[in-house]
Amino acid sequence: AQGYVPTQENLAEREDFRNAKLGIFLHWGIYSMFAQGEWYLQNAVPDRMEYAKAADAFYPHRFDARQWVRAIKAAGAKYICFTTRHHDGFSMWDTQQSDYNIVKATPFKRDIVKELADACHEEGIRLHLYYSHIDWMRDDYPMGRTGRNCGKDASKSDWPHYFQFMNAQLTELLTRYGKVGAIWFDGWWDHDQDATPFNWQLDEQYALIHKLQPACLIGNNHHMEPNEGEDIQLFERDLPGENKAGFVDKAAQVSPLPLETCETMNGMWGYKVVDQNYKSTNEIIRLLVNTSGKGANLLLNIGPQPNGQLPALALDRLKHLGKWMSTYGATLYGSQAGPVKPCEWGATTEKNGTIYAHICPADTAKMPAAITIPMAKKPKAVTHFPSGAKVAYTYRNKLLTIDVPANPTTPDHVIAIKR
Ligand code: H57
Repeated sequence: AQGYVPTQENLAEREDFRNAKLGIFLHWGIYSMFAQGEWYLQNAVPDRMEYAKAADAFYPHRFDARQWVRAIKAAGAKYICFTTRHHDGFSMWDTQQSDYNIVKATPFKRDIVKELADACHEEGIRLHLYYSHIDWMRDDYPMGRTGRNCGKDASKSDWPHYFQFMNAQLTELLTRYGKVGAIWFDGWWDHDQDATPFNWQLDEQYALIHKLQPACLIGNNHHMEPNEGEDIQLFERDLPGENKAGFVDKAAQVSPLPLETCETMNGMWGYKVVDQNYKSTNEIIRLLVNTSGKGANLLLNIGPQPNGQLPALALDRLKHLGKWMSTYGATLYGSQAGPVKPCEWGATTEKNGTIYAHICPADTAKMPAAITIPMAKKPKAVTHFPSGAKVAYTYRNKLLTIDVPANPTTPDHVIAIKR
């Protein structure tokens, strides 16, 4: 909407989100059964109707929303973002807009979004809903760069019909499942190379969302300057401002909106049986610290298994991350980017007049002898976190210099600097 003015509750929600720092992304759908990631239909299946038959065998008998939510909360995450419908077009809730959904097309017949929403609300954790703008199943979605090899009939493309379908689905998601923290759109990039710019009619769609739930935050995974009506800015596999993920755009300018970086725990979003290459807990901690050091949240992805369980390695990472967060979360939650942006030795966060220097180089062989931080005034106190032990420093020419001890705490040696 031209002249979108966020409501007070929306602005409050943005701050709540900005303070959250860690969320867990869940990519789960019938693609999980093929165990080759969420792009399996696009990458390998010539006939989408053959792929769709998997729905009739989807029976994740170990699915327990409360177990997921508890494990995620215990990791220190403040929100969950769930794929209600990915590019394969399968809806994980009891939608009336299509029979291609969890209740009508599977023997499982349980509304996954409802169970997850209820568990999130009961456990007091934010719920964000991922919603794909792309659909590789329906003929009315006007194909872009993807979806051309799944057997769709381009002559049946009908944008007004598809747009109406999406808005009817979004209306369900925003009226049936209680408070929705955010809608996370993905797919804009499917039409980023069109000869004439594709009109997604975002203004109208965003206005609908903000009308139904004014506090609901809208994000769109386009890697560009936010469009009018967006409340948060998303970066897939990039820290804000980076562009390594291969999006077609010039910039990825960082806006003043709350920021979020999403990244996978292994290499794939949806469950992929051959990818057991999980990042170590220490690598995840460094990623989280660097994201916080950019003032952004980390949305860390897990691909649940076809039986409904989170993979054991993912549960292991959540558990160890939670242990670390129970102490160090205090230096991240509610913080802003500190004066030194992520660099070779680590990153800084700042909260209530205290700078936290996180010394956590990716390569521990590159541990610096000392770190320097520009400060306008001599600090009031410099201590080790969390012990509170005094740390020696020098302050000269508006530069604070702190020696790194011979045996720094790994993976993150934290110094608290009171301004
Ligand atoms: O849901 C996950 C993640 C959050 N977004 C999806 C993935 O399935 C991937 C989106 N990737 C965006 C992207 C980056 C580079 C270009 C697209 C064919 C057409 C475009 C791409 C490949 Fe590439």
